[in-house]
Amino acid sequence: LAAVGLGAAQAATPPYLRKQGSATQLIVDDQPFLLLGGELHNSSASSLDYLESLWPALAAAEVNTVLAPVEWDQIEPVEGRFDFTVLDGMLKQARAHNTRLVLLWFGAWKNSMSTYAPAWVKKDTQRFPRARTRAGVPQEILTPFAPATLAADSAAFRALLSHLKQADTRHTVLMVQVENEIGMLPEVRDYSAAANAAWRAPVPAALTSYLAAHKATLQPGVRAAWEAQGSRTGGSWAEVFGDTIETEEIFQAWHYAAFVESLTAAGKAAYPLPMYVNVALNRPGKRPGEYPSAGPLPHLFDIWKPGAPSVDVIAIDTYFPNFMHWARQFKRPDNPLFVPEGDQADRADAGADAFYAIGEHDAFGFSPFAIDDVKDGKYSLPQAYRVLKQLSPVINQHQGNGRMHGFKAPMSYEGVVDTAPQMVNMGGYTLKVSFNAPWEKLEPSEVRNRGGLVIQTGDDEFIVAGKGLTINFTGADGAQVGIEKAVEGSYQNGRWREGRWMNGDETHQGRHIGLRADAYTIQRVKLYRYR
Ligand code: N0T
Repeated sequence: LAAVGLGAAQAATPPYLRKQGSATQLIVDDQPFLLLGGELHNSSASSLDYLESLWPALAAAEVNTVLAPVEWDQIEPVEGRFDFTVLDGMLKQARAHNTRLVLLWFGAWKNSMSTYAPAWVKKDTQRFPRARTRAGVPQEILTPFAPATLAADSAAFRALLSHLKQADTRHTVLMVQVENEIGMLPEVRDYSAAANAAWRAPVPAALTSYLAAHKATLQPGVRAAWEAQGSRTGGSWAEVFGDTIETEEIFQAWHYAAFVESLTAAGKAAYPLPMYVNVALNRPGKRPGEYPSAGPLPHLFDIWKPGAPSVDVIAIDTYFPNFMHWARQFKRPDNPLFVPEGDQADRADAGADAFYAIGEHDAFGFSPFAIDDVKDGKYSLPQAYRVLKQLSPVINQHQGNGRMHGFKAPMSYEGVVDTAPQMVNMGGYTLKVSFNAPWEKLEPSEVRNRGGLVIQTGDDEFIVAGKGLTINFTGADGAQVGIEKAVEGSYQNGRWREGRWMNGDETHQGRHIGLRADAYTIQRVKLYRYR
């Protein structure tokens, strides 16, 4: 009987991903979970004493989840002998601080390189051969064309997941990232002997049949290359896609994906947590080989999706000013938006990016890099997280139903901010969302820090949250619209608590809804129509 009771207490299923409308939610202990996180610096979780010192800062950062590496060299110093001391300590610390974890598997590759492989792998280049440049120079990069390397990485990954399955019945760990920002440098592909043989071998039918089945939605580059060769279903890589450097990237991407697929499947067989890969974006104007090539970049989604079907999410690491331009490309019917890394942690527009990603693209999580550096709650990110946490039950309820939108002023790669108001239709209303009040003259650098989201909760009811937005409502049918009531307030344990009734100057005498520019706030708004 005691055993039955214990079983019941731990009966919730492990975390998993579930569709809701056009969104994908992360389900934790049977409830949707909005992941408001941050990723640690690479070496922060390798020492339990060091990690322990970070928790006050992590609490001030308001994260509900921490993304932390697990190093292959640390868990398997001797082949087949595993040491999970650091991982177990990390689980214990996270639980003591009421925080969830996402584990990053730094296995065969971490940012192109293979520096996290154990010494017994690194030193045995016979058994674990290296990738080579075109000139034949071996790199500190394991080749993905070695079955022994895949077997060794998979054995370690499987051991990690098996350990978690028994050590984490409380579901502290929500997801696992498979490797880190895979991508080939300094050349577009591996030119080892095995790689060169694979280059001459036929393109797998799994790829060409995927291309044939997804003709209408293929990314332009892959589609053009494939069609230019006559949409062939068989032949070498050069025959199917053309003998170009772009094809070499496609080839390398397929083989990375195939490796990751086997690795992911091995881990999931032990313990089926959601798994994702993350990607370093490419700078405009750079050619394959000049950026970490062949990773799961948007122009290679059509290679990675069929190549690694066990991977649940291709996640975006965002270090460029044009975050919105990229985020849009990662939200697809076959891919939810998740941001496991970015340079936002200590930036003044971090909160606005979080509101935009969650509000506009139903992101189930947002988690900038270097969260250790957010040392107190005055940063933009914790301020936004405090409000997003209050709103998360409402957000979770509306994800994927088309009644939620996010707003931020887009920025170009060069950093030019588009300050123009944005128009959107919601229910019977047209919203004009501006990043300044009519009387405000702002520098673009200030405009970029503003942002928020709007949820339509009833025919004439909206929740408006964020910072510095001005919203004019008109009837989509041309009707006049008035504000019946607008109230600032907060959610405490899911219950709405009214604060100021917003009227007079605060609504520009009934003309608009205005969110304060000096803090993230929530307003509940009731409208009416008149003729
Ligand atoms: C990231 C991080 C960490 C201004 C870099 C970002 C993390 C890795 N790589 O600190 O190493 O583990 O995934 C690469 C993006 C560089 C673009 C810089 C543009």
